[in-house]
Amino acid sequence: MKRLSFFLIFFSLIASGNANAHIEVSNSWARLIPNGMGALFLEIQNSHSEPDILIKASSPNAKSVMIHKTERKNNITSMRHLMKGINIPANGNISLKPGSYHIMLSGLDKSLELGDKIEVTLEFNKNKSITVQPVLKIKPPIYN
Ligand SMILES: [Cu+2]
Repeated sequence: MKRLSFFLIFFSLIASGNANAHIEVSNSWARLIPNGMGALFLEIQNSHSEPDILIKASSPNAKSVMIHKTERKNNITSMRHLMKGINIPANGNISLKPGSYHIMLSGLDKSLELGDKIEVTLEFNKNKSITVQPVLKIKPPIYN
C-alpha cells in the first residue's frame, strides 16, 4: 500500500509538471536604443491544446517593462501598450519581432553595453514564469 501511494504521488507530479510547461521561448535578443531604452524580441511556442496569455514581463535591469505592439496606420508608426498582454494560440506560436509585438524596456541600467546580457522574466496566465537572458544588439533598421 505504501508503495502504491508513492507511485501515485510520483505520477501526479509528472502530470502537473507537463501541464505547467507547455510554453517554450526561443531566439530571444534585445535591441539597445539610445536614452536607456531597449526592446526585447523572441518567439513563443505553445504546445498545449488551450491558449495561454503572456500577461507581463519584468527585469532587474530596467525600471519599466511593458508589452507593446508597433502599428502602422496612415503612414504613421506608433506603439500601443497591450494592457491585456498577448494571446498565444493553442498549438501555435507568436513572434515578437521588429515592427510588431515587442517587450519595451525603459530606464535600462546605464552601465549596459552592446554584447551584455540582461535578464527578463515572462509571466503567463497558465504556464509558469520563464526567464530569458537576451544579449543586447542593434539590428538595423533601428526604428520600425
Ligand atoms: Cu515599444
